[in-house]
Order: sequence, then C-alpha cells, then structure tokens
Amino acid sequence: MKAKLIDGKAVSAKLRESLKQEVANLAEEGITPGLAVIIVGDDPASKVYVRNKEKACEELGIYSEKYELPAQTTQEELTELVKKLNQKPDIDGILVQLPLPKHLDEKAIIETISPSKDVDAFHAQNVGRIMIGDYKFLPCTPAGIMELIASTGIPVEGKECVVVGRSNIVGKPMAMLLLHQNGTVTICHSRTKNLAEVTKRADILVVAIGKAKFITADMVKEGAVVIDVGMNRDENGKLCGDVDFDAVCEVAGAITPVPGGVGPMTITMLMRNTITAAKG
Ligand code: L34
Repeated sequence: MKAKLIDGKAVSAKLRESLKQEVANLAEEGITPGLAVIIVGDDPASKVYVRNKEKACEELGIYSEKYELPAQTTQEELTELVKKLNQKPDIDGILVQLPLPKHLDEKAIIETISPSKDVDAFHAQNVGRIMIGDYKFLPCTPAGIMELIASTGIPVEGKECVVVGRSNIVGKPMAMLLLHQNGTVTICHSRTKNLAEVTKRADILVVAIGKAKFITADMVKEGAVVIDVGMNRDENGKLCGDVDFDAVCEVAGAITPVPGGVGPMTITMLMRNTITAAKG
C-alpha cells in the first residue's frame, strides 16, 4: 500500500477531546448543550448513525433526546414535533435524520426547523449563508471532510479539487467549502462526460455518489488525496465506500477508509455545531 491512511477515528477523537473541554467550560456558566434527534421509520443504517450520534453526546456531556417515530407518521405529526422542539429551551440543536419515508416532504420539514437550531445547516437560510461565506454552522459531512483534508497538512489553495456527486447534503456544499479555501473546484455528476478524465485531474478528489467501488485506480491521479463519502454494502454485505479502496491505495497519496473515515467526522461536526448553537 502506497497511500497514507487518513484516520477519521483518530482525527475525530482528537477534536472530541477539545469539544469535551468546551462542554465542561460551558457547564461552569450553567449551560448544557442539548440536541434532539428525530428518526422516522426503521431503516437499519439510519438507526446505527443515530445511535452513534447519541453515544457521542454521552461521551461529550451533551444532553440528548431521541424521538423514534413510526414509518407511517404524518407530515402534520412530524411538523408539530419540530415546532415543539423549536420552542423547547433545553434543546439547542434539532436534527431530522434523512432520508425520510417517501410520503413525507423532506424539504418542508427542513424549512420548519428554526434556522438557529438547524445543526445540519440544511435550512435554506443557512445554505444561503454558506454560499455568501457568512455562516454559523457548516453541514456536518463537508465540514468533517475539510478537517480530514487539513489533517493531511496539504493546503487546498490552488489545488484541482473534484467533487463527484451534487447532493444538497454533501456535493454542493462540499464544493463551496473547497472554493472558500481557494481550491479550483469541479463538480461531476451522472451526466458528466468522460468522468475518468476529470477525476484524474484531481489533486483532491471527494466522492459522494452512493455506488460501491465506483472509483477505480485508473480514475485517480498519482498522489491524490481521496475522500470517500460512500456508505454501501458490497456483494458480501460488507460496508464499503464509493472508492475501490484496495486498488486506489496503490495510486493515491492519502485516502480515507470506510468505515472509520468520513462517518465519525460527520458526527463530531454535529457535536461542534450543537455546542455552537448552545453558545447562542
Ligand atoms: N439529517 N441526515 C441528517 N444529517 C446527517 O448528517 C445525515 N448523515 C447521512 C445520512 N443522513 C443524515 C449522517 O449522519 C450520513 N450520516 C452518517 C453518520 C454516521 C456514520 C455514517 C453516516 C457512521 O457512523 N459511520 C461509521 C460506520 C457505521 C456503520 O457501522 O454502519 C463509520 O465509521 O463510517
């Protein structure tokens, strides 16, 4: 193996140490950050992610509430719960775990969350703030990826950055954060022509498409930093990313594993955002 492993668990553990200290400092002022997580239905993967969020709260001393709602929950019921949490004084952050069951209007629910408690930074107001570079929260996954890139010591400035995937949750904000750090950014998606040609230009390659082992060694530049946001199961049911890890390791300069890469960082950034929200 040629590539250096970017250890998301280790970077995360280090950041969580300082967040823990921040929570302790807030406690002296009588402030306890509080996070409410809502999960609708029983998608097993979502349950694992939510459980990991709860555990992180416990570890840091953040108060948390979990609302597990049945799959058949109505738009009105979910809206009412979000509105109640918007008013709840001990709750600083509200997170509605996505994806929601098909019959629910995700966009409308997100817009119901008070922007000041929107620790995912998915509300249109927060998205707009990020676009103009005047924000309080960054979306957790892209923010975590910026920390992972920083941990390599490689500056983003002037680099060819290629983001594969254009979701509102990862691809689009990711591109914006790389741009804020003066990267030259290209966003690729399902209609991109000659994808391999574009990805091969990347000094920093971020992949968030949800297709197991989609990025092969021939698509990666020698020495590139490769960030794998994918969370897929391979033919044997084993967790794997969007990048063909074993093969790409022989080409890349640094690479994130799945699991133990982006996932733990997403949760750490959620903790950071909750603390930020609690500070007011
Ligand atoms: N609202 N919905 C909202 N906010 C989010 O930030 C998310 N995301 C994505 C899905 N839906 C969301 C998450 O929380 C993805 N995601 C997430 C969070 C944690 C992990 C993965 C995805 C995680 O803990 N990953 C572990 C492995 C977990 C396992 O064993 O299955 C890891 O080491 O990568």
